[in-house]
This record gives sequence, structure tokens and C-alpha cells, in this order.
Amino acid sequence: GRMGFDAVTGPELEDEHHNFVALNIPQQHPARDPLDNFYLTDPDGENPLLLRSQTSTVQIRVMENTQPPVRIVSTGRVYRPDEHDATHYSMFHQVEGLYVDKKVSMVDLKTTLYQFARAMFGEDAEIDLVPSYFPFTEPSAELYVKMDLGKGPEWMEIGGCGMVDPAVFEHVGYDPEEVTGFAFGLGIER
Ligand code: 2NM
Repeated sequence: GRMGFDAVTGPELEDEHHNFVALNIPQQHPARDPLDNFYLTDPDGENPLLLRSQTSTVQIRVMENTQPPVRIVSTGRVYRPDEHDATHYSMFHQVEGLYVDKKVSMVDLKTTLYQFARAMFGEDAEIDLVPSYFPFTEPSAELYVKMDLGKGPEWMEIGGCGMVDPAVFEHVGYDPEEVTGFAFGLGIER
């Protein structure tokens, strides 16, 4: 909030356009396997509905309805049929951030995440971005924070991030030659 992000929410029941297509996740992508999602209707039927597997659906909805600049965090429940253990349940919570404007860069992303880590984990907090892959960002990275949970300092993965892929901007009607943006996603209980 201090950095100007508005908190937004959206529906937990979604269509494939908002959960996959607009996020540049193609039909053949493993994330779309019906066995890895909670479909409420026949996945082969017309306009199938599922419980959202990420809150990026809300970022897509905001971008579809507003012109840049956009600076939002979406929070809420997401659903994936994972095997249950101490850190995994079929429902968990995400906080996802999105900043779109002219000339938004990776420096803005790293600075924002660093300030978040300091506010959340203390002023000695350190972060590390490790190259990764997501369909909806390019480049993409995993976000690690150094924290001491009693056994000395350890690097812990707390989420992912990256620069929004131009294909996502095209799906929501933004001109990728005009704007750039960063996004990040944090799994609260993981
Ligand atoms: C993550 C990691 C990296 C993300 C991307 C978007 C959108 F809508 F702009 F494309 N929202 N959130 C994103 C990017 C989420 O979660 C691990």
C-alpha cells in the first residue's frame, strides 16, 4: 500500500480464458491437465469452468478493464489437487503483484521485492532472483529470501516473478511497444 499498489479481488470460479489463455498457457501445457485442476464442468464441453489455480486471473481482469498505469496486488484462495502434506493442501493463498507503465524495468521489480522483504522479514533481509521459466513472464525468476528460523540463516523460496510477457499484453489489449510491466506471486503458506 505504501508503494501505491491497490488490493483487488476477483472470482474463484473461472473460465479457461482468464486462467490459461490470456496468461499465455497453451492448450498442450501440463498446467492445463484436467487431473491437475478442479474442473466443475466437463473440460471438453463448451466454456468449461474451473476453480482458479492462480490469482493472475484477477490481474487479467483488471488489465482488460483499465488502461495503464496499473499497480495492483491480488490476494485470495487458489486451488490445485496436490498431494496433502505439511506444506501442501488442495487450497492455498496467493498474493500476486502487477505493475504496468511506460519504462517499468527489472530494476523496479527487484527494488520492490527487496523493500517488501525488508518490511516483512526485517531490515537485514536479503533476496536472490534465480532464473526460471513461467509462460506469462520473460525473463522469469524464482524469489528467494534469506531467513533464520532458528537453525542459522537459510535461503528459502517464497515465490516467483518476472517481466510480463508481451503475449499477455496482447491478450488484454495493451500495446507491448508502449508499456512494460513486472509481476510476482507469493504462496503464503508455502
Ligand atoms: C507468478 C510468477 C510470475 C504473474 C503474471 C501475471 C500477469 F497477469 F501479469 F501475467 N500476474 N502474476 C506472475 C508472474 C505470477 O507467480 C508465481
